[in-house]
Amino acid sequence: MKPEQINTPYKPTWCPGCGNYAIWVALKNAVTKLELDPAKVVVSYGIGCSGNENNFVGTYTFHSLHGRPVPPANGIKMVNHELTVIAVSGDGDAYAEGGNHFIHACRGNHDITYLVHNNAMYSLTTGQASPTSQKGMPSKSTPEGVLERPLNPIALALTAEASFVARGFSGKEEHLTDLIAKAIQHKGFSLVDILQPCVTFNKLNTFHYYYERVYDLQKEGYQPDDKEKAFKKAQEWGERIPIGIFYREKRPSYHSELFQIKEKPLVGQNLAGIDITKSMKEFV
Ligand SMILES: Cc1ncc(C[n+]2csc(CCOP(=O)(O)OP(=O)(O)O)c2C)c(N)n1
Ligand code: SF4
Repeated sequence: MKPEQINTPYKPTWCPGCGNYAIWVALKNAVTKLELDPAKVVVSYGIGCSGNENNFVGTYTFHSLHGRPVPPANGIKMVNHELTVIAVSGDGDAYAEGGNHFIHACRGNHDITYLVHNNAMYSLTTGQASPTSQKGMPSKSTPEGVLERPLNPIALALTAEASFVARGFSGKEEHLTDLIAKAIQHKGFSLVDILQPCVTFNKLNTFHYYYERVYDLQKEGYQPDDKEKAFKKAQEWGERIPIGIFYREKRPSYHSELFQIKEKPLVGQNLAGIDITKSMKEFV
């Protein structure tokens, strides 16, 4: 299968030059690289320019509410853990409105891959500051500059016990494809925070800004096997910005320890003998 075969009849409506294009391509590339059947892949989207990708990916998709793509993704994986389940958010979606879901999916080690299009901006709503906007950055909601310090998604994921923590850059599509493929293959919760320039509203974190700063952790021999080392690396942001895998550990995923479904997903179980009429009457 070729990546273009995962297209839909709809063409992306993102601004020309937007960093979302390369993430869209990298996702399709990763699915084909791993020879996954698109009919067995589900992508759950939040709301945002990032979430609009829902219309352009020909796997199964689910368009949730703002900040809410993770709970449906967890649910889908538990009901049918033979599916590959991916959640996609913007940084506002993931780290503000959906921050609680993010934290608890990390510690639960739900077997999903979370791709966060991090443009440090609320872009669909035309350029308000987000949790990852840099201090001092002017935006529509902070004309005098952001007062808060930015949230550090990598450090937060490590604190919340995520078992795979990585950062990609949409200006390095091949590297990003490889990261997404590795994140999908990981058994447990995987975060790929993706530096994604919003060419329309974020005039600070541009492609040029990142090209000058990013370097590949793995090319420098960094091994992602030590949490303390990962915490230290997660603090690096400035002249040099690391991309690649910060941390990876093997540990059982949520569904693999849940006794009702660990042997067989819910969809494969015979539920014929269970009478749900009472519950239907009460709740429907
Ligand atoms: C609960 C809720 N709050 C706010 C909104 C309005 N809203 C829609 S998209 C969006 C911002 C999206 O920003 P981000 O998640 O960073 O994604 P991007 O557009 O940058 O990809 C907001 C605030 C909403 N739909 N629902
Ligand atoms: S507003 Fe920004 S994130 Fe949204 S499509 Fe345009 S460039 Fe991309």
